[in-house]
Amino acid sequence: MLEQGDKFGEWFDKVLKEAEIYDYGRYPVKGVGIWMPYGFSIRKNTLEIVRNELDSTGHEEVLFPMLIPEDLLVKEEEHIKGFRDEVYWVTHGGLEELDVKLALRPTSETSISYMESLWLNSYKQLPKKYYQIVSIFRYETKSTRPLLRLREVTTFKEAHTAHDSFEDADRQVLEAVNIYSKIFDHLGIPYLISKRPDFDKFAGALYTIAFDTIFPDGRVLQIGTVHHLGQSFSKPIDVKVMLKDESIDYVWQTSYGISDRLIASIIAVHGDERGAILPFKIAPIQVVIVPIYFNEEEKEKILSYVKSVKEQLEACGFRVKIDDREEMTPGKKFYDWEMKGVPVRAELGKRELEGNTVLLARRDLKKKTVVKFSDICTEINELGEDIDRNLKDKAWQKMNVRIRKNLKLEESAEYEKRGGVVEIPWCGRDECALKAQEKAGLKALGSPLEPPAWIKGSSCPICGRPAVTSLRLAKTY
Ligand code: P5A
Ligand code: ZN
Repeated sequence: MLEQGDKFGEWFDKVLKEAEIYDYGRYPVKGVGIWMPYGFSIRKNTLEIVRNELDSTGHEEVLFPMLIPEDLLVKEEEHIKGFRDEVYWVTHGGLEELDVKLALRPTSETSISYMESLWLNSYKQLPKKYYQIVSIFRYETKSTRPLLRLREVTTFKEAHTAHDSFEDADRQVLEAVNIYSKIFDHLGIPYLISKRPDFDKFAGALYTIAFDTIFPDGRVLQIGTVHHLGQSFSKPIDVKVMLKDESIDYVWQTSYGISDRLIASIIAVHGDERGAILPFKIAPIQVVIVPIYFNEEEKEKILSYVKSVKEQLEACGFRVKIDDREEMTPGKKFYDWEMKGVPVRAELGKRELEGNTVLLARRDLKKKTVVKFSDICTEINELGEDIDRNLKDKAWQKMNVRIRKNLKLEESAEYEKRGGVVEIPWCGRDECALKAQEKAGLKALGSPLEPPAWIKGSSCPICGRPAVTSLRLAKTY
C-alpha cells in the first residue's frame, strides 16, 4: 500500500476507489463524481452531526431553487465579478432560447436575499438563520480534484443569516466559528482559524474568516468559511425591516459554508498506509465481525456465536456487519475492512467461542484485546470513544508540528519543501501580504483572530513597521 505523505494524491484517489467511497473521473463529465453506497453512508452520518449543531443553535433548514435568473445574480456587483467566470448558464428550454438566462447556483446569497425581501419586515423576526445542504455548480478552472475541487459540489452546506445591526452580524460570525469548530472537533479534524486578507475575501463580503487544515502532503486546504456580508446584498436586493425605533433599514447579513471537503478531510487526516480510518461516531460499520473456522463442524457453532454477538451489539445501538463471505481468507477480509476504515474488527473463532469472549482489534492502533461477551456493549462503547479521542489527538499533533511560528521570510522558502504553515510578523497591510506571498512563493492565509504574543517587539519583514499581528503563509490546494 502507499505511504500517505509524498504521493498523497495517489493515496487519496486509491482509497476513495478501493474503499468504494466516491467514484471519480469515470463519469463522462469533468469535475463531478458519484457517492457510492458506503461513501454515501459516511456522508449521511457526517451530515447528521452538521444538522444537529445547526438545528440546536436556531438554524432552520430550507431548500431553495437551483436556478437563479441572471438579473438577480448580477445585482451585487462585487459578487458577480467574483463568480462571473465560474457560472454555468442554462440558456435554452427545449428548443426555445430563454428570455432571461438562468444560472445553476454557484452559491445562494442572491436567491435567499430575494425571498427575504418578501419574508422579512420587522426586527422582531431577527436574527433569522437559514441553511440548506445542496448541490452547487462552479466552473472551476484550476485543476479539479475528487471532493477537493469539484465543479458540482454535492455537499454544499450554506447558512445565511439576517440581523438588525452590524454588531449582531459580527456576533453571528463568532457563533458560526464556534459551530464549525465543534463540527470539526466531533470529527477530529484539526484546523487553523484565520481572518483572510482583504484581497482574498468572499466576493461581496466585508470580511472572511476561514478554517484551514494541513493535509498529509503538507499542503493546506480551506475547509470552511464564514463571511460578514454587511449590507452588500440587502441593499441591492432590497431586504428591509422596521427597527425597534420604527426607522427602516436594510438587514445585515452573514453567510458560511462547508462542503465535500469536510468528508475528504476525515479520510485524509486520519488515514494511514492501509487506507481510511473512520471515527467511530460516523463509521457506517462500527464493528465488523469476522468468523474464523477451519472445518464445517466449527463453522456452524461459530456462526451461531457470531450471530448472537451481532444481535447483542445491535440491541445496544451499534452498527455491525458480519463478513461471512465464503471462499475468502480472513486475511483478505481484514485488508478490505482496513481499507474501508472500519474502526473495530471482532474476530471470533474456536477460542472465543469456548471462552465466551470476543477478540477486538482496533483500526487506529495495532492493538488487540480480549473481552467478555457479557461486557461487550460497555467495552465497545469505551473503545469507540477512545478511538475518536486518539484519532483527534494524533491529527492535531501531526498538524501542530507543521506550523512554524516567528520565522524569517527567507527561511520560509525552505519550509515550502517540507510543507505546512509558516507564520511571520506582519504590519497588517495588504500590500505587505501580497509581497510576502511573492517572496516566499506561498499563499497568504491571513492572521489569527487574536494577535499572538510572540509578535511583541517584532517588525514586518517587508516594510519594517511594527508588527500588529502575524501572517500565515502556506502552499495551498
Ligand atoms: C458561504 C456559504 C460561500 O460560498 N456562500 C454560502 C458562501 N463561501 S465559499 O468560501 O465560496 O465556499 C464555502 C466553502 O465551500 C468549499 N468549496 C468547495 N469545495 C469543493 N469544491 C469546490 N469547487 C469548492 N468551492 C468552495 C470551501 O471549503 C469553502 O470554504
Ligand atoms: Zn508591512
